[in-house]
Amino acid sequence: MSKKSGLATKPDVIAGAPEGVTQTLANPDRQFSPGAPRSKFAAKDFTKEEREDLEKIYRYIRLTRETDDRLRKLFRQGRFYGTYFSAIGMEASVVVPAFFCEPMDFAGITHRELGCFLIKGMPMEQIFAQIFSREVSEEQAKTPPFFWGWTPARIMRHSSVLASQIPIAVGAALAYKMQDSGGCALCYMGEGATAKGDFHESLNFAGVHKLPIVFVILNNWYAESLPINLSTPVEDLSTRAEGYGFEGVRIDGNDTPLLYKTFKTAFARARSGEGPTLVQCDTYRWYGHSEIDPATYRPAAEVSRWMDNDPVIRIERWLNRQGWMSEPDFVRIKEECLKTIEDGIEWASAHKEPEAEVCMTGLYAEADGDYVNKE
Ligand SMILES: Cc1ncc(C[n+]2csc(CCOP(=O)(O)OP(=O)(O)O)c2C)c(N)n1
Ligand SMILES: [Mg+2]
Repeated sequence: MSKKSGLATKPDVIAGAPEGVTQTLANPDRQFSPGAPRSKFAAKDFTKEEREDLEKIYRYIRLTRETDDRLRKLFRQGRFYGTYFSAIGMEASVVVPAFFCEPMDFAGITHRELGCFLIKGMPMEQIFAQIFSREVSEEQAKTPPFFWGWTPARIMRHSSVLASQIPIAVGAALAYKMQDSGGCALCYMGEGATAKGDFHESLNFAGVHKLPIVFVILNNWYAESLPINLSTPVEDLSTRAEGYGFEGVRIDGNDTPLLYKTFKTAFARARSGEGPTLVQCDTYRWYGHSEIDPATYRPAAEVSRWMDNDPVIRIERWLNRQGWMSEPDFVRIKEECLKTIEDGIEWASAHKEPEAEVCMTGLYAEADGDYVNKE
């Protein structure tokens, strides 16, 4: 491979990887580094109500961090089936958009949106009932634990097929528009999913019809082991929006006040009939693609730079700088979160797994009309 072709001339040696593990990268000088660690926003930029919003959001960011951390440990203890996709390091980008959903707004998700379930109101007992495949859960063990949804808050049960949630979320937005209901759809995706046709077709349709939808790209720079520069030739995927006739913006996804302002505007735009917004949130997953991935394809220095850019610590420092909250508040809130989690685990553990026959129930809707089984 020649330099001229833009491809790597020699394999990149990955720091910390077992001997012999190398990776050929299209851009060996890539810099997946975090941006500015300080928010450009301060207390004066927020009203009293917005301050309350930010304090609530902080609680959910902390709750998401602690729940995620507990789930990683439970998986490693063999307490549930399947695998687990941690989003530690990405919490702010997941929680803030969902904060702006009304209770009945549709959310299209993939595999890292634990924070969306929490802020949209799924009780902790139900979270663990689902994870432990209990009969009291909505799924009743019909799906692997982390391929889930939550109907009461209209969080779509996602399939394993990447990007398949995008056209469905666009369909929900079309329904809101046709019904003139004031609803707004939210649709998350990883940066890897944007390379699929579903992404482009869906955004095109949403742009043509000016649908009430907010698209969020959770850019954590990797799709499993594939770095962004090998899945797409542009790093700023928000520029895709221009081709579909609506707004796109790329932001620091670990900056909670900035996320707040950005998504507040995007949801207001959608609800007032001005159409979709595409927001790329630059963030990072601290751990592997799932718990079975040691993630040795990432340089150790890159991982530690992003750990220093922790969204949880950043919002705590920011709230402290504004004089809104301080260390004792953070300690108390963390304790409250841990208690909620332990109570949820205890409640769910006390229930049984369903009988095998349950797996054949609730799979098909009742036929409406006599068109089935006709000659
Ligand atoms: C159509 C399709 N291709 C491949 C996969 C296998 N796969 C599952 S997750 C994943 C990576 C997804 O990357 P990204 O969209 O960036 O999300 P992230 O996991 O980084 O949050 C891949 C390749 C799949 N599930 N579906
Ligand atoms: Mg990714």
